[in-house]
Amino acid sequence: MADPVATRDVRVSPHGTAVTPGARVVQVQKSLMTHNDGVAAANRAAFKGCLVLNIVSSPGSGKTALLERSVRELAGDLRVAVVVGDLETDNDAVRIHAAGAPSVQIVTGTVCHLEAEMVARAVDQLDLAGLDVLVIENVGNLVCPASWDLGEDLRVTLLSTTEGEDKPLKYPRIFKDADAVVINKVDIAEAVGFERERALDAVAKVSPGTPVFELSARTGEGMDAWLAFVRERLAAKRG
Ligand SMILES: Nc1nc2c(ncn2[C@@H]2O[C@H](COP(=O)(O)OP(=O)(O)OP(=O)(O)O)[C@@H](O)[C@H]2O)c(=O)[nH]1
Ligand SMILES: [Mg+2]
Repeated sequence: MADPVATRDVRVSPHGTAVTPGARVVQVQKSLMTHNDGVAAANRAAFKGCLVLNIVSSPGSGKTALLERSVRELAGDLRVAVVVGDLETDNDAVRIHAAGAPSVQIVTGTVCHLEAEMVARAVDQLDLAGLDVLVIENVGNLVCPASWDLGEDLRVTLLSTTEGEDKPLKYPRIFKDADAVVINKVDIAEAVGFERERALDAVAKVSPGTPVFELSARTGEGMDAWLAFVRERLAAKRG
């Protein structure tokens, strides 16, 4: 099995000395993905009765804000913990902790996504058996996280009203694979000229039938439907 850390540099180097650089890139990437998929399957088995969400979006769309409010609103009856990935700082884990949930920060350095092994190490620090919901906040990025299974039950792609309605068309994979799409910052939609129908059409085009939740993590508008969805999916997982 290739060591993912040792091989990562080969994969990203655009000017390597390999005679057939294209072939090497494919081979190394494939071995990294195979390794990741194995660890993701082990994570999925370990998560058992706990619902696991993987939240992906551009930087600053409001992933942590959504989680802060979700943690506060679910705290009455559900035990929630959060694993957060960022290139640097533990700012988001500190925010989640202040909102009342256990949180573990993964600092990825130069890596633009979370991998299953990083999540496996992070959840070692949590009491998984005592949890109802585990949320993984991925590194802010609409490209890299799309390829990496973490062992989650649901992938949630978040889009904010400030980003442009065409993002689902420009970054289709991360919307296509989503189990739910959240449109955040509806409180400022009018001020930023957000064209709601265009955004909904773009989501429907790349990911037909995927549920869309329009909300504001700041004001709380629309949160009820989102939280009801989380509860429903937890109940469905537990049968
Ligand atoms: N108006 C408004 N601002 C919001 C909302 N949600 C988040 N914000 C603001 O958007 C900024 C980014 O929010 P974060 O929660 O840090 O976003 P993030 O996606 O976690 O960012 P990264 O972790 O850096 O990728 C902050 O200034 C938030 O206060 C919202 O619903 N409405
Ligand atoms: Mg964040």
